[in-house]
Amino acid sequence: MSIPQLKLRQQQILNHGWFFKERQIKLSLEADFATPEGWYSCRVPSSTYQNLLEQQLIPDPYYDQNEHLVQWVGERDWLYRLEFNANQNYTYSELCFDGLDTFASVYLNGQLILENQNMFLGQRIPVQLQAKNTLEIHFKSAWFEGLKRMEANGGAKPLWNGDASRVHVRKAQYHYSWDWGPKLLDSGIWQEIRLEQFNTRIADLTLQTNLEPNFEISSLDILLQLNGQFETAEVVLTLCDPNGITLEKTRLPATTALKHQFMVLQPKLWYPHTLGSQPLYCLKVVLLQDGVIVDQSEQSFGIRQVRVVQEPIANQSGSSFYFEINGIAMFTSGANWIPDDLMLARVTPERYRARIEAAKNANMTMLRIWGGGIYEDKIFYQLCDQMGILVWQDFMFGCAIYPSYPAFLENVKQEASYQIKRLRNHPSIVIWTGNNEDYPLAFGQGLYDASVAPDATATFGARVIYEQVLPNCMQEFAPDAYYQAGSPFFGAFPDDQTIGDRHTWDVWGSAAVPYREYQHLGGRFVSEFGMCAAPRLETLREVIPANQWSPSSPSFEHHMKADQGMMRLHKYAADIAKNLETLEDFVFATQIVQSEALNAAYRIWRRAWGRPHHRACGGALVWQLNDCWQVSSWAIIDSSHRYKPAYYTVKRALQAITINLWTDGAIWASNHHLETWQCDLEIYIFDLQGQVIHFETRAVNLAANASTELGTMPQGQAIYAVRLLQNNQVIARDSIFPEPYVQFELPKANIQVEQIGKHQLKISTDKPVKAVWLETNEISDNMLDLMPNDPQILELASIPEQLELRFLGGQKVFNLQAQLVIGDD
Ligand code: BMA
Repeated sequence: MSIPQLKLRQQQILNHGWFFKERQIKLSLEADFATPEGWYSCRVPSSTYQNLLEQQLIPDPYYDQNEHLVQWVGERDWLYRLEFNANQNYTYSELCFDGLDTFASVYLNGQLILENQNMFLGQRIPVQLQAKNTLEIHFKSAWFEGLKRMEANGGAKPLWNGDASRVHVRKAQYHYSWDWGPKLLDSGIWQEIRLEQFNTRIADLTLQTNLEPNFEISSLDILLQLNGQFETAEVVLTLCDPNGITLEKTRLPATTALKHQFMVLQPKLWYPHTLGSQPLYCLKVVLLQDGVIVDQSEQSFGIRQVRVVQEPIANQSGSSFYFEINGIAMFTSGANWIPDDLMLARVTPERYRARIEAAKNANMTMLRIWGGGIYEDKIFYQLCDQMGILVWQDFMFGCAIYPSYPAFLENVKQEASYQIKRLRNHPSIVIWTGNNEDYPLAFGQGLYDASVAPDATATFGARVIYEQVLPNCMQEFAPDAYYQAGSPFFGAFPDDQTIGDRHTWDVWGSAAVPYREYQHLGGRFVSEFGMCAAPRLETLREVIPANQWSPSSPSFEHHMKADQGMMRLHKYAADIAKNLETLEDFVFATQIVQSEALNAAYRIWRRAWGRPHHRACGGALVWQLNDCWQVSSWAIIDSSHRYKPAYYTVKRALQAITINLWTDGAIWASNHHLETWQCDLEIYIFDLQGQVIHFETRAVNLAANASTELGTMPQGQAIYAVRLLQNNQVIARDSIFPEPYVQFELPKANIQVEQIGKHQLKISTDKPVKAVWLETNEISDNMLDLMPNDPQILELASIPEQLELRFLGGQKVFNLQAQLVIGDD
């Protein structure tokens, strides 16, 4: 064999030139691939639904009830085909498949090279190439493959959402439909395919930081693995600080597994955005052979210490559950994240950025990647690293009794190893959990017994996955990361409020109790809670035909998937107003409920974030931030990136400093700053005609990083409002109107909207008014309770000519263009 030339590893991304078609079962597979008929060009990465839609071969699955018309797509097999040229001057060629969805047989020049069975597992296949090559992929229907596996492995087991066969398929579980999503059993090349060619390459890079308890020094342990012919090679390792300046550089002889340690003195620590900045270090690796670069790689990382603090709480049972970053305890507020589309390749980096920025702007510090979706795209984690958003990462199991036969466990082990290695260097990821709600499901079915050791042959055999397979993989590939078997993971029973994290679904779900009950339904960390509301009207217009524009139309009801969803929506909306006959009125009533519910939950649970050793609630994550199609759901941002009113309410409830009221007259403030704050508190009480009947003001001290009780108000049927001021500037507000709203008539208010600058509006009122909603998207605040003599200034991206206002009990349209002050800035 001739000595290979020294060459840089080459990557050819195989994204262009693909064709796809429906498999014709009357033909042999070979003949079907060979037939010139029926092929359509397609993009890659993509999916079959997306490709069919782009070729106008199916109607939009999200429009009206088209979901029913496109189910056949998931019941067929699909063929994909590419011809590509390749260089043959390398010793090694590998085809890298970052993600195939799901059962895919891959042929290179007619030879089977891969039988893929897992959408979440990247594959790297050594291949022999010709100058001209054909890559053919046969995607089998996940629907039928799943049914076959279910039949062969003991039949249907209990689950919530989707079809019982889904648990046998390592594919995004929400594709089988969920209580917020349609069923679209998609398939295809959802991630990149690359040809990599090399004589020698960097095969794996493991980084581990170890920050000393005094935060003054951190080690960086590097393990580098090489592939190919590297006998005469050398490796150059360069450590760069967050500004890209070289801190240290070293040159070492290459070995199969090379270890090295750097020390970082006075490291710049990575923090969530509310506590500090997000410095990212970088390790660069260059592989040289006889002085020529043959491969290179770089990996960014952050240096931080994370603790999940579970310790006794003064005067309370159980233990705390909160995150401490670099020694700073934090109340963690945020949201659950679901995949942003059914057709996953449509989720662009811009979409990810918009959503994550929106979460950050709403003062959120954590997103939980929920176990019924996907391990997210790398851009998601990069953005969280850069923006200082913590990530709670589930493994992809949700709401079911999963199987535990050997082939399944092996598949899961490969997936977990691959994903942990892919994600472990992101400083944003602070917790990993084995599944979503599988323990409560098993518990509810009488299948879970904590006193029995996990056993793959038991009724809840999947405990072996969550208590052995996954923690073993974590131990091997990310030994310092915090892992917990599931979410929720609890003490004696799933709804335990004293230990672990809790999913609070007593409001909206189960008995659908009123949202004020959140007061008694918190937990040490509420990792899920939520309230459904319709999306914004413009978003509904995208999918509801004009002749179905009513709250009881089949089309509107089709865009609600939750169990008894319409009934529950109506039940809660009935507390807001009577005669909700138009879609506009009904939609707004559901949005008021959501806004009020989330406001109550966040404020009352933050109240339980006391001083050290009194941290009875360590955080709350709203279910859910985003949506995957136009649907009435718990999301606070709809699928067209329009904010529901609750988005703004949550944003205010999560401000660093809040002032809060409860229906029992309690007043308290929450302060996330690490210093004590001094403010002035103002209390107003209005009678139901809107006249002030009580006013008081006093100076208050707000304890650092804790909530502070500030007494109670006299009680009665009245409207209560509080403000916190600093240097005469209002920094926080809250108010309470008599509930349920439907039973009280509010005073007729004269609301005024005035343009006071190119991008500024002033809004004011002469009587208290509840839930004032300005029908626009890019605005600094919205969904306001307005009080007399307390005008609010709002910043808008642009001032519309006409502005529609809705509020509890009415609506109004302002013609703003007429008011424009010429020459004003
Ligand atoms: C949760 C989630 C999801 C579900 C949501 C709303 O518990 O884990 O499975 O979509 O509730 O019901």
